[in-house]
Amino acid sequence: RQASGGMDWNDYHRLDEIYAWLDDLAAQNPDRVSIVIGGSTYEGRDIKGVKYTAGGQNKPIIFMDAGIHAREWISPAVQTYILNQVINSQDPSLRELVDAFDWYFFPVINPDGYEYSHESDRMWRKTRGPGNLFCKGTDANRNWGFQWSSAGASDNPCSETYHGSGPFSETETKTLSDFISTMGNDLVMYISLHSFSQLILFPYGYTDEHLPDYDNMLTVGNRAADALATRYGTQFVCGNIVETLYVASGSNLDWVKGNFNTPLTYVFELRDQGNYGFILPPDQIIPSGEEMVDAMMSLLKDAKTY
Ligand code: ING
Ligand code: ZN
Repeated sequence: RQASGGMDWNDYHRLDEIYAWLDDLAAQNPDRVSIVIGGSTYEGRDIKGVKYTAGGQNKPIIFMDAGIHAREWISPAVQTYILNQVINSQDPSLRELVDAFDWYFFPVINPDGYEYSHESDRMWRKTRGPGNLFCKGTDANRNWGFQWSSAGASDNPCSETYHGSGPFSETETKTLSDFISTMGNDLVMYISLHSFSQLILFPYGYTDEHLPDYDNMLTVGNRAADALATRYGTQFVCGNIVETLYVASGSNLDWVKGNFNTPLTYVFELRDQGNYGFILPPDQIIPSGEEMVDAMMSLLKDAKTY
């Protein structure tokens, strides 16, 4: 069911399967899909993604990442679900909204950690960078060079939220941030997928101060939550990172917002609310993907107004 060129959404997949499917998409849709290497990792893997464009000049860009945290397996799975719809859906209203933008998809931006969570430690979160004698890995969502280490991050390499030895000390964040910088001012929307808790979060994470566009970010986010709930009744709560979840500095979302003032920047904390947590059963991938596409359609309508 819902298979596309070797990919399916009935189970979680290893990195090589995901990357092979991206290659297939590009091979099958050479006019619209191209492979992009957004960066590399400590262990030498590529951070592989695709660019999607229906053609035309100077379209605003939507950038989606997933898999910054290794154990949050639903995040890459939902992103590939969305990507498949973006490329293969025949729904005319979806096509019209989707094709108004150029898109970048990076389903696994912490590939070393993702593979480690499959092979050795299902609950691994961080990268596989050196750390210290006792503990490996940096929290790739505390290592970005905006308000780095200011709050809600640890200087202890054994912590799950270790911020690294300096801003962009990690290969993954350094290389990917360089790539994002090449298009930063053309971004209209940046979406990062995590799990779990069913939240729609927006900057900042380092301070509880409201940004000038706080009201708009909340309105647009709540509209997306309403759209998401229509299909299965799944409830997502929207708010800024600090007031809705906790203080956290050095995230990619804060860095994108702080550097480029991107109009729409959201983290989705996907299913569930803690019953299964990170170990979400694979039969929830397709419903999660479906409701997330509904949320994206709502976001695209708003993104079109910029
Ligand atoms: N949550 C995110 C984390 O990195 C977050 C929450 C999002 C913090 C955006 C800062 C910015 O802690 C999970 N589940 O990882
Ligand atoms: Zn996460």
